[in-house]
Amino acid sequence: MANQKTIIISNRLPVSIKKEDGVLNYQPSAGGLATGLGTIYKSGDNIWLGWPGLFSSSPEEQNSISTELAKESMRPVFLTEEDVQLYYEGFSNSTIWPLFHYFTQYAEYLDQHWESYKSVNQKFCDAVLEYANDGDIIWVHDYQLMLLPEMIRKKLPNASIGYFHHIPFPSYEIFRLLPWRKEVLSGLLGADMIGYHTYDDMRHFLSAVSRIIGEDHELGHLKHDDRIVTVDALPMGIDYDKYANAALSEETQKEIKSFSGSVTTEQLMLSIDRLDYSKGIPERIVAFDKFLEAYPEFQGKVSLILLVVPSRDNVEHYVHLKEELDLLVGRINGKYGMLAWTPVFYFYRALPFHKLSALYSMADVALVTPLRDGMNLVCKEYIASRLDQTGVLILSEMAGSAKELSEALIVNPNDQNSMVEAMHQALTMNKDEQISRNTAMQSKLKRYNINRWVEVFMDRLDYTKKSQKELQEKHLNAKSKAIVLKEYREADKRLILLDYDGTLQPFTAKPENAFPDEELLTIFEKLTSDPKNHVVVISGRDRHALQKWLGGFHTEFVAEHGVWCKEHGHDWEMTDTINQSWKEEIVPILELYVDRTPGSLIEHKDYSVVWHFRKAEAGLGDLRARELISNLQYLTSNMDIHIMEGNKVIEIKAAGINKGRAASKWLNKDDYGFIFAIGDDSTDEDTFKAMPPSAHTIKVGHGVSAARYNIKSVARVRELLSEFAGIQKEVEA
Ligand code: GDG
Repeated sequence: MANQKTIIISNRLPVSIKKEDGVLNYQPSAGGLATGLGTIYKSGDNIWLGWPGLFSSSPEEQNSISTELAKESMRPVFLTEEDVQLYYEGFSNSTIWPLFHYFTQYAEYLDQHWESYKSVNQKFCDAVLEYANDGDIIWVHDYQLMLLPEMIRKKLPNASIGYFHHIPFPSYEIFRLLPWRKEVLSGLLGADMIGYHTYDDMRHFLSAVSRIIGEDHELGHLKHDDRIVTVDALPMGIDYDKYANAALSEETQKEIKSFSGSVTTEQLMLSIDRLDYSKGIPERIVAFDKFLEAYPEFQGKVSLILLVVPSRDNVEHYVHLKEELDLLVGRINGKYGMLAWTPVFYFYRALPFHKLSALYSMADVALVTPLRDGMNLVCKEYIASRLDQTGVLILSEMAGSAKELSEALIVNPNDQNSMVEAMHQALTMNKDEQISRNTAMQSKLKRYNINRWVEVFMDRLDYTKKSQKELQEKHLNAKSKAIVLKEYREADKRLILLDYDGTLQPFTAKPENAFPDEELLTIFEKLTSDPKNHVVVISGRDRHALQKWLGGFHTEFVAEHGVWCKEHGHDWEMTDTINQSWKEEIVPILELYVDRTPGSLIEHKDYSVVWHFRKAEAGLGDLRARELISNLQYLTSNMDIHIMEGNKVIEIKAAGINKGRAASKWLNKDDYGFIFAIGDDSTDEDTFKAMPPSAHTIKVGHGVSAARYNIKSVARVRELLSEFAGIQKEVEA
């Protein structure tokens, strides 16, 4: 097998290529991502693959660009002008960008853009396939390439594919507006590890997957196409040392001197953004206007440096935004300006790095108040540049970074009054407080820097791949199944312990509807009529249902997780004398949860009560279940009861009773040559644990289990039992 390579993929390569007088000029990008991933893509056979940023139609020029970029471990994906117009400016920036930033009114839904998005993602996929082998590590970046993970997965099923989403992932209510929502989710789920900046983005994605694809997660792990997919929140860090060192550097000091010569205002506020409606730039200028009006003593004393980096200025909404900014800046400067004082210094261009660093060093206050931002790195760079720990960061709660930088002055950018008050608080904050806030933020940013972020992402990807492998190994495959069948056939006495719901019969919205169908009855008939078999159904169900549905077969039973047992020729017997007085207190609590959770219901069993929430609204049921468990744990701490979580159910019963305890009774009854136990939820774990090591224990579904094997579904369970009973052909027919 070839050596494992790592391939980084993003829309743009970390390089800027300019053609001057027919000569190509290459300028490597100094962005955070390029720095963080530098150690990866520049080593060994690893590469970074993306669009080089210029249109090139001549094959000679494309060859020369490819050769030049190969020296820097980069591989170009050449796009046409039409591709960029439809896929990049179209679908990426006129559909996904506004929608995911909650600007639904700007989102366009054009088939032509979608078609181009698919075909360019395919172009990227083809380019990846030229270099990648199955088993390589592939890390896809951002919203322009959301279909790529699935496209690659189809060709390289064993590749380790990671995806990181740099912009927000909106709530389901917004995401569902997208006509191609299902395709986008399925594209992303081709990855093994999907990273978001914040927990909110992560949970929005998981909720969209649950509602649109119908797959639920367990602690951030989904099962998709037989693979575990990890979804996690990993806030991106910055190259901390780069900003801290730059602040000290001679070049920056020179720039500071030159700026200080021309700006004589006592205090400076700084605002740096790309031109974008998501950044809240007009709102910020208006708030500054209101601040000067509310606190006139600051007129002549504080200036706002407004740096706006040109972007997408051929798109209509951006042209209007630019006009609005020009107007607002003109208005505020005209309203307050004096010969000796300019309220707003406005730059509409990108500045070289050391000028940026000088601005970070000089600004008393950084105003980072986007209306919506995936993370926002400017605020982190500002904090890293403050060598003496002074300075105040005003940060929008709508930026992902607000989750980490809680010591900043956090504002709602739509609340003009709170913005005005935050400006006042910032400009009057004493140095000690500034230092104490910034020290805390610096220590977080220093530790969780861009390199650590890359390390953690790769580690999570690796972990996911290992879990998949473990699950694969535990999966009941043809080989392990053959062993189970062989031992079954060779044994004269067999103990077969079967859970019912989720194992023999799929779940239904109403528990009483899960009665056995023809196929299951046939399996039971054959299995129980073999005199070598001793079949015991071990279920959480009440004894009446089990008796009614399966009582006609030569079967024994454990009902209500072990409260009741029934042996051949005997009546139902209770395992122990069970105290029931606790029910009077528990049932009213459950009734309250039924009232608060439409669709949920209570099932009364002889010695337990169950709260079912399968039919409750997705998400709400799980939320209420967590709340109910914690309430019950608190209220019942002095009661001798046991709270069990099953599949969309919470069951409360007397302590000391469980399926394992009941199952072990049967183990001692005879000398079995073959012991088999199968079940799907946490209550079956007790059965698995009670079995001897030689037993064949099987968990239905994925997930951690004490069982020896995992099996995919009820359908597979029935196939296996049919083979036991020698009726496979009949079942399949
Ligand atoms: C996406 C997400 C997320 C800005 N002006 C100049 C300049 N900059 C540099 C800053 C900073 C970067 O541009 C902008 O940072 P963002 O955080 O906005 O990053 P984007 O890549 O635009 O956006 C965002 C990010 O991805 C990372 O996941 O934070 O939410 O939208 O590094 O320093 N650099 C120079 N001159 C300028 O005038 N040299």
